[in-house]
Amino acid sequence: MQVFRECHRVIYFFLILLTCFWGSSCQNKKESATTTNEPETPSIVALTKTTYKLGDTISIQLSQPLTQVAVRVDSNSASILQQTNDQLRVRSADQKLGMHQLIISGTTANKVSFSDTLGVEFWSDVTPTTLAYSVLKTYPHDSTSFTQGLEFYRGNLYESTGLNGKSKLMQVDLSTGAIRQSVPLPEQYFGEGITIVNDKIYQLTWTSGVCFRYSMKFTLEKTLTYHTQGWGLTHNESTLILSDGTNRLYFLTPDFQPKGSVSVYDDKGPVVNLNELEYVNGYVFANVWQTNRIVQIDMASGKVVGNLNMDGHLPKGVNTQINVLNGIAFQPTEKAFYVTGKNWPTLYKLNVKLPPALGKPGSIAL
Ligand SMILES: [Ca+2]
Repeated sequence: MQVFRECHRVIYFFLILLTCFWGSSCQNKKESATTTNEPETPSIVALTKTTYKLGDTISIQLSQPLTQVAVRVDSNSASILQQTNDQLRVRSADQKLGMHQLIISGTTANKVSFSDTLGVEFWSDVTPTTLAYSVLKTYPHDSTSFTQGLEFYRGNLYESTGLNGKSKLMQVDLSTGAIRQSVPLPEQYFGEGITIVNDKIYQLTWTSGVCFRYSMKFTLEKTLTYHTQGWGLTHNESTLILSDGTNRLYFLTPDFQPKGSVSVYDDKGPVVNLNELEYVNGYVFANVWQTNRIVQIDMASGKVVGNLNMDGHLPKGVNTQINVLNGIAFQPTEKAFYVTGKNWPTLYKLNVKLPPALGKPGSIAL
């Protein structure tokens, strides 16, 4: 036993020696690498901040004077408003919201050509209007329905619910909340948003990358795939509109081929967690997950133009921190919005007073 201990000590001592030798060798390598490094070239351009509202002037700091310069935002040339020896001032208007590359290229006074790329993010230049509304009526809603999608089609109300093993597609009786027709999803799928186009019902799933398409008789006809998470779904005349929990809305053909996307911002930054959706007349209304806020998004630009706050009209006895507001359906003949939440006992019919400039009078201005 004693011999074994001594052996251990010798091995331990040898390991310490080896470690010291290795460490010293590494240290030398490090020092050697440091001494042979080329000195870093100082950056010619720099930004003091990287986020701007559209219309803001972007100030680019220069470390040396330039004799020639051009600025692009991605592949589009940008207007230079002012140039001094130590600063460029560039116009940010007429750009899309979101993350972009600011590419500055030119020649310094020392005749050195350069091209540098900086990252910038453009926020909305619009301060959203507070959307006033009144509750016209309340209806019963099944408090076991974990609502993920809500839409009217030809006067009937359709709902999609989530959770694995509990997800369903349903047609619901508006006046009683009773289920008229339903089809369950297999247990591995977590149901999400729905929308109905040309008598085809589309139902998203959360993380499976699969959308089920049904006939109006709830017969599964087709399975479509997509590459993001699935949260909310709605459509306009020609395009499906999908949210994935980020601040992005994705546009898709009825066969789920990508048609582009838009980033959603207000004047305070990206509006993330976009959940259940409802398209109405050029705008997408979206529940913001884990809030009592519904945002009105200009679909063309991604700018949030209106905020509807449901804080004052939440169902009593429901923990709305967990069972959050989710579900917006627009009833076009009544020009009314119907909203509910996950496991809420109530469905609210709302008269939303959209400002004329935003609501386009004669369409949904109420
Ligand atoms: Ca909806």
